[in-house]
Amino acid sequence: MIVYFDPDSRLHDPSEPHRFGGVLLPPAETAARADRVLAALSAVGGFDVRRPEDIDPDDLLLVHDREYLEFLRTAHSRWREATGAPAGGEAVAYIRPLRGTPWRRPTHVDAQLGVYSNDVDPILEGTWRAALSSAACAIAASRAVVGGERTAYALSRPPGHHAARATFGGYCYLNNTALAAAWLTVRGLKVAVVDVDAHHGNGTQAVFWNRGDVLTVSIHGDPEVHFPFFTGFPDEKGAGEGGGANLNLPLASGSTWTGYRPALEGALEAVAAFGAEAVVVALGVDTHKTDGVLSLRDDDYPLLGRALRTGLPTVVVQEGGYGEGVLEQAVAAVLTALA
Ligand code: OKP
Ligand code: ZN
Repeated sequence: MIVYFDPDSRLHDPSEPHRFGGVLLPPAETAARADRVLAALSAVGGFDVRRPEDIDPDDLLLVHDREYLEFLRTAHSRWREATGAPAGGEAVAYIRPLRGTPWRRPTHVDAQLGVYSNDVDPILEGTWRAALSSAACAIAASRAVVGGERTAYALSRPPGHHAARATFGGYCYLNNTALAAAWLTVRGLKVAVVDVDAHHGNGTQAVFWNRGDVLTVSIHGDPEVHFPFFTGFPDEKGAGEGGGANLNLPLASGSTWTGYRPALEGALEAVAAFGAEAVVVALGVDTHKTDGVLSLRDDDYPLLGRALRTGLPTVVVQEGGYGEGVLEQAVAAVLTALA
């Protein structure tokens, strides 16, 4: 299987801890994640790792607003100018517009950070280039599949499925999965996104909410008690031409394969009923027990990979998965079973 990875991914490697549950935790979404996956794939063998070509800037507009892209591109240098922060500083939002009252589009970068994010994620000097390289992997994998590969894997990070048209959050800046899906629709294909990350693919849902040519399905831990909280419930079905083309399958916190398997079968039935001609798998493996949302075990990932063999051209885009020694083994197991 072809694997796309871009070393520029390492330019986004946050180090500032954030407060969760009353304690300061080190960042979970680090550059080392991709290196761990690469090492595991090379140990298993059978993977052909390639660097993607640079992304066509116009492709980003398939999913994201021009103003948002311009903000991401320039935010760190503007923030340094406005605040005197050092090159190694991490720009984080601390103020957001008050809801329920009109507000003025801010020109100050500190305020813009709060407009363009819904979380506490930082923008580093290298975030833009890393996010571009991550998106380039997803586009390259889509191109490979259109070119006749049955499957291709984008080792994308930072991840993407929580990023919306003009919002970053949940470790995500550019929505790699949505870019892959949108790029495939431009090639005339009806596309289904199957998001198996433990967290609701809220950004992807938002991007395609009104579109009938992309089915978005997400299986995730109950958003009543898990990030991203505000969405991911079964009554969210899309609107307009996209009405009926969004499917949320939340699972009780701590669900095992016994609970997971029927949801996965339901997801794949929906993909078939939709008449999808290509599939984009948003592959988060934070469904593993060690990541604290659901309770899949090592042995479940080959079953997941096998179930994802639909016979349709399939682009696999990396999303979450964090546990040391777990992320890399789970990804290798899914891809091996899928190949
Ligand atoms: C990203 B992905 C609590 C930190 C919560 C946000 C989680 C983002 C998940 N310890 N931070 O879908 O794996
Ligand atoms: Zn996740």
